[in-house]
Amino acid sequence: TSGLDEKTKARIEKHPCYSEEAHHHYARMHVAVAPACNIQCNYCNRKYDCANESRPGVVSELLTPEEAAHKVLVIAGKIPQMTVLGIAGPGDPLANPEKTFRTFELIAEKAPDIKLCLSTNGLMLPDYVDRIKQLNVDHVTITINMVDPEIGAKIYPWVHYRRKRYRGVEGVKILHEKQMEGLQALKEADILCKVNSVMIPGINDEHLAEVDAVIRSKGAFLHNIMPLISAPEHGTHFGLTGQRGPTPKELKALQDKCADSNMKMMRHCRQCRADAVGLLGEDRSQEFTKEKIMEMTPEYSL
Ligand code: CLF
Ligand code: SF4
Repeated sequence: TSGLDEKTKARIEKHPCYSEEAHHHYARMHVAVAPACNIQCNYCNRKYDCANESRPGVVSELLTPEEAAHKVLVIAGKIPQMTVLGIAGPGDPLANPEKTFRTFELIAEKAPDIKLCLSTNGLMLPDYVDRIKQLNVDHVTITINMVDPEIGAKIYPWVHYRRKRYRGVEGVKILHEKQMEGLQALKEADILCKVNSVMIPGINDEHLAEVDAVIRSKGAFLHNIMPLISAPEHGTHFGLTGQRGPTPKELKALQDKCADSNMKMMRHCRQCRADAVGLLGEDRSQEFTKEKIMEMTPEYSL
């Protein structure tokens, strides 16, 4: 965590994704309350979790905000290292603002010591930064795969914005503008921002160093470059066209290229499910299925 000021260090010290050291000791959980999405990524199949954060091909059980809050209290009572609650799908949390914010409100009320985290494609971010700040959400992730809409048009076939669908470059330009505005607004609101990028060989691999420079200049403090996972059986556009993911060597080379700066490069991401529970790399979601948690009584107390 060199290059970070003391204040930022203190803020990330218990966040398993934001701090490399913390991920050995602190756990996160996700609640899958956000089914809808407002864009189409060619690496996503909507039947499964949002691939912006997650491993594609995984189906999470949807919860209502009330069920989600119950789940958080049950798990916080059972896993003392639980410090962060994230909403990361299965669609885009900000395409489901009522569900997402209701969940945060309930948790802030009942478990105010749990940090709140949100992951988004960024399209609606400028609209909601005030609300995010108000709810005391301290960490936001934006998935940014390009800063050039021509490249973006190979990743996003359409964008649905304010009741209208925009195809091709026209849509990607809106997405790009909103991502940049969102980054800026987070910085002004003093909300910590991490950027995720999906590395797609032949499409944005050469371009991600530029993305890295742009997001850094706009105040993101951590960059997480994740490999495209595109198995044909996941039924994503890229899977069907035979688009390959990077090899571990290619991924590492790009991460190394972007790492020679003050901004941290995240290398311990596990591409979690939208209902993940536990330390990164330890998936306990099956211990806490909807059926099981609804039978448990929360033992959490402050
Ligand atoms: Fe969840 Fe994401 Fe918050 Fe972490 S995951 S919403 S920032 S609490 Fe973490 Fe999982 Fe990688 Fe995401 S390891 S997929 S970076
Ligand atoms: Fe899928 Fe997430 Fe992209 Fe929406 S933002 S299309 S849910 S990967």
